[in-house]
Amino acid sequence: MKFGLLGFPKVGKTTLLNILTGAHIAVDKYASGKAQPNVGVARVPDPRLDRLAQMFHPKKTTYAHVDFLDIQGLQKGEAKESVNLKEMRNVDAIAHVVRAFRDPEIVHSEGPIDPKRDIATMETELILADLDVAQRRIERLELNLRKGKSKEDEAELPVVRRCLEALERETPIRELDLSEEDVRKIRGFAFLTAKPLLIIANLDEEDAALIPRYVESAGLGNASGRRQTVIAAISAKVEEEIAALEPADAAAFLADLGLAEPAKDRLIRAAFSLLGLVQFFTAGEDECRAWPIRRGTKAPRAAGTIHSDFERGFIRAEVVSYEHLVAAGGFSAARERAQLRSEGKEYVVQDGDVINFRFNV
Ligand SMILES: Nc1nc2c(ncn2[C@@H]2O[C@H](COP(=O)(O)OP(=O)(O)O)[C@@H](O)[C@H]2O)c(=O)[nH]1
Ligand SMILES: [Mg+2]
Repeated sequence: MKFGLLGFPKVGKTTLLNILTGAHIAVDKYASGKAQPNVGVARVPDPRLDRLAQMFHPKKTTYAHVDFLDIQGLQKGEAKESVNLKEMRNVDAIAHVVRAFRDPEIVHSEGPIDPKRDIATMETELILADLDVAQRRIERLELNLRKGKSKEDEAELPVVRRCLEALERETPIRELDLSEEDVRKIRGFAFLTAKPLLIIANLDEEDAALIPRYVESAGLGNASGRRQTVIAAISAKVEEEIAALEPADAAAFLADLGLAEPAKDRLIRAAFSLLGLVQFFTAGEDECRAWPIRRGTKAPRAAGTIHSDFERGFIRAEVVSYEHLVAAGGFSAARERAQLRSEGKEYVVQDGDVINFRFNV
């Protein structure tokens, strides 16, 4: 699953990509950096998997990951024509990086630092780009239908019209109540405002202590209550410093800021969750591993993410919740406590389940 980092120029997109993925792409106050797009892989940190690894001492520990794509900054007014924005049509979700840091040496294309305004401006840009796509599609469909009826075109037209009407009201498509079937009909257009949105406010290093209550204090509470939209705060500069510290020093530094972990960890987990994903674990002496699945996935399909044979030959899943497994101290102790359950084909896998699949091929 892939996130696209979107934003106006010089807001910290590439700096964030470096922090989230451990990449080392050069950033500069004045030059616009190397040719983009850049891509990177961010590990989804999970204290539960760390704990399982302490219990099982596996040869290998494998975390879930989210990919990030970093494109060139967007200029206001160019969304419709932007070549860079085309890259955004192929991602699963958009992360809008918003400048909240001050540095007067770095010119902000939008004028004074004003996150609320930038969030609104970017939303309008994306709505305009989608409006263009929707209008063209409707013209096309109407033309097709004049030439001759097609069931598919007839079914598609009202859905695209609903999208167009929403966009004309300046409502992003992600906020519409579309059925799964409707979503399938419009998937091909890859509407930008249909994608889940993570807004990342990039705070000034001096404001890092604000992180836990930034959304309220900056008056962004409204935006955070919207469907499939999450706002997170981070200070890219502070995260850079933390990454350079020894673990003990980093912990002390975070404690000073009132944070239990680096803001980047929370940010990656928020991104993961916004994609509609949860994770189950497998644990043993060879490997402890997190497996990402869509929320609501049943046991056989979940088994299939490990190996297609597991899905085809699925017999049952032996499941224990992470909490029970840790409290019991191991699988056999959990079994004695009757906390290791045998689940069948209809079982919906829960976040944090530790599973051993029984299968037959
Ligand atoms: N003071 C400060 N500078 C930052 C922060 N984040 C990024 N920058 C600087 O802003 C400039 C542009 O950053 P970059 O990541 O290239 O922005 P992009 O154009 O959005 O990719 C660089 O000089 C960064 O060091 C921040 O949180 N605080
Ligand atoms: Mg950049």
